[in-house]
Amino acid sequence: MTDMMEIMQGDITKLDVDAIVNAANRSLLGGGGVDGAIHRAAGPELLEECRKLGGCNTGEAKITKGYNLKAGHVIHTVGPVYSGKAEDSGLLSQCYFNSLQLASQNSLKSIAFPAISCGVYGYPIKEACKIAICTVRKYLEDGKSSVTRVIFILFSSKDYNIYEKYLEEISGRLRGC
Ligand code: AR6
Repeated sequence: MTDMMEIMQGDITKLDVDAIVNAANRSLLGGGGVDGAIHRAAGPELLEECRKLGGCNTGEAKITKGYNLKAGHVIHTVGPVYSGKAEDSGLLSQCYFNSLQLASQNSLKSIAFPAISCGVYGYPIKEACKIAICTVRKYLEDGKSSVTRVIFILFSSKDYNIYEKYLEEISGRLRGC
């Protein structure tokens, strides 16, 4: 399954994939970080469509068109604000799972994820990286999804190196993470 996953360093708004995932907030009305960058690059029509969605709960996901982006769609998900409590990891995992489900329901093949919750929401990158990779791996193992390519795109080289190391660690293992 690890052969369907790749990591990149850079700006998610530049990617030519079927869907990019937005680390949004529950209003879905824009914000800073990757959310702000996606709205700026997609143009005002994205906000217009988002207004009609009625927000999104933490761990859930909603899909829109990509407008001026190269990506055909944006999947908006809301990560947990890191609290250090046990429920954080389940909620973060749900963001990845529900985004993949939505991509599959829309017959999409390629999807790119930023490091959800790892900016303003304060999730430690090493923990979040494991949750991201393991959730995606488990999902792809099922073999029933239309998704065949998952990109994790990291803004900083430090974050990229953490993902690279973890992906190497698990790629030799036959099962799980
Ligand atoms: N491409 C890829 N990754 C990026 C980009 C980009 N253009 N810009 C930032 N990142 P954050 P969160 C990385 O704060 O923690 C917003 O205001 C960034 O380095 O964007 O889920 C929303 O409206 C970090 O690793 O999202 C919410 O209110 C990662 O993306 C809140 O922030 C996520 O950082 C969500 O916080």
